[in-house]
Amino acid sequence: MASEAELKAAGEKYVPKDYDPTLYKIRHSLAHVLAQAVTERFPQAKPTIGPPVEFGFYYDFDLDVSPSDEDLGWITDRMRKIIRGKHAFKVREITSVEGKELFKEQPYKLELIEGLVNGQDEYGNSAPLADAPTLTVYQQDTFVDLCRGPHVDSTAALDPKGFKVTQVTGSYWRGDEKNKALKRFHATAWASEADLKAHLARVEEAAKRDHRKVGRELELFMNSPLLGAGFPILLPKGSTVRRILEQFITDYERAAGYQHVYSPDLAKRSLYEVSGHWEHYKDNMFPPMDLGEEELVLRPMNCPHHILIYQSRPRSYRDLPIRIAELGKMYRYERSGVVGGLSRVRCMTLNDAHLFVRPEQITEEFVGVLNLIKKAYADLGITEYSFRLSKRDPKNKVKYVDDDLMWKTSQQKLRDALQQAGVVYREAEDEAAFYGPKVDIEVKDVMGREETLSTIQLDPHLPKQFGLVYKDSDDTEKRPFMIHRGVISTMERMLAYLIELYAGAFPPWLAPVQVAIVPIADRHFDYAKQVAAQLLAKDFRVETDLGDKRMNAKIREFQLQKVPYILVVGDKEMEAGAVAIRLRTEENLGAKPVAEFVALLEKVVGSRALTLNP
Ligand code: TSB
Ligand code: ZN
Repeated sequence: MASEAELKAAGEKYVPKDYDPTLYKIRHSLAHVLAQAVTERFPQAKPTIGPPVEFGFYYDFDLDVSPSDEDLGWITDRMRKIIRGKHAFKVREITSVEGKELFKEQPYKLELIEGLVNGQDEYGNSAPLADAPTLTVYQQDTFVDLCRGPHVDSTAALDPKGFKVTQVTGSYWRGDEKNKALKRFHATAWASEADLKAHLARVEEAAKRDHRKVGRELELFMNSPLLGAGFPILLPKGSTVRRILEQFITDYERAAGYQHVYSPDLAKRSLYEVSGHWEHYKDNMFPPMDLGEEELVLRPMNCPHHILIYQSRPRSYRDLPIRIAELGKMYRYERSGVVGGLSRVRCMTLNDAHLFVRPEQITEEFVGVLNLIKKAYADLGITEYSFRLSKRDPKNKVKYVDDDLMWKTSQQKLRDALQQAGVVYREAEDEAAFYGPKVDIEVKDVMGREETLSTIQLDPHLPKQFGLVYKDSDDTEKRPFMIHRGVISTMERMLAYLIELYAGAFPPWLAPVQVAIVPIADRHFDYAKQVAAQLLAKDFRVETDLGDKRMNAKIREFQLQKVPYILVVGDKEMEAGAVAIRLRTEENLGAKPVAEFVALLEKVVGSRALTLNP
């Protein structure tokens, strides 16, 4: 029999690899404390499982009543009291016979024991067992739970004010709706009250900035059950932002020697068989359309089309690098549970390009892309991002091309390029493309969740699949490398990110409406229209409110719509050829001649300033 210390140490291996072990133990221990309080409040409640999750934990009970706010208050108070009792978390090993006796009143625990003995984990999935399973129980105060740990040593390590029971929702035993319906108690839990408060503040801020909410309020995009999940429609205002972004990035690309193309979204399945997508990426593709004599697929990536362009004529070493760019539409079969809003969709337009390069050009081109990304981010006001070298999972021979040497060399090439560029980065396994390693640029949302925006990928594989060559200076045929890259990411994901970054208050160069004009009374309508025409002639995006609402209501509405500049015009302004300038921040710049306002706007928009009155 193992000692208590050995049993506790053995529990440590159950902390998931991306989880802070201290927080994991705190949350796991609080789950037991909650279960004690719940079963005291509701003696009929049958505990099932209660794991730590992102930001906290839950615990599922078979319980015939719906807990009221009063119940949750009682449970919270009771948990605090248990914590203050400084009870040790004691572990001991039991046999399955003992377990069945100990939990004879608890049908779910009995089922768990049964499963463990037969090589299943607590979710009912088969988990290969090295040897006979060690069953352990943890006890604090009067409460005993079947558990593999790990836990804090004592409730003294828990902050009685560091958690919050947030809600109770419905769930099912083993997540299967054919099984018994359960009550899931959710809680967020932290090391201290200060950490909890900071988290709750982040939750509130995230809700305010949520791009789905802001997108609705500002009429940027819409969804419809008739369209299905993952197929949002950009409304006129969202489309304006996208058009500006597209112009912005394609201008930079043309200056950097990219050539832009258009290619179709559908192709024969055989194109993707040659490329290897069919073998390695089929799970992310929509099923083919069967036309009898041929099958067509919606493209999940644009690379094969650009490869055909490369192949459309002989290439010499002098032609390289060739940089083919496209705002390419692609379709991915994302699982319906993960699509939502704009950040993960099923039909997307990627700011894509494929660079065909000689081996000795890889680093220079890589650095060129990196600089383009940095420049674009600076203009967009994206200041916090990190670099990830995304490698394959060497054990997975299905998801990734099976060629050890290829992976080793190309991963090293990316490391060298990153180092030459002086970039700080981390490495992560099982994040590569099937054809090669990537450098992904990651941003975080308010909740600290990471997401990939830009990507630079080194690919020796697709050139081989298509037999790409160029004639070298010594007249021999050589194989080019491909660099796949997206700077803006997909237009959808970038829009989602920018909406949240700015909480809808875009910098003027990106704002769908840059200027709003509010005439004070009917007699100022003509002057308002005249000012609007002047601004339109300068290519600014203007909206004039000729409705019959009061001036203050109109101003308020434009501020809510996050229009950067609101121009109020009345008698005085009309006489002087002026406008009274208000900002969406409620700051007042006073009356200025129209020409002066135009100059301000030209400066702000032309320089892509991030403030309204620099
Ligand atoms: C860069 N063939 C390459 C291309 O040449 C490619 O498609 N790479 S990718 O698969 O990594 O996708 C590029 C970028 O698209 C990702 O970095 C991510 O920012 C974005 N993206 C991927 N899937 C989705 C999705 N479902 N919804 C929105 N954006 C997505
Ligand atoms: Zn590609």
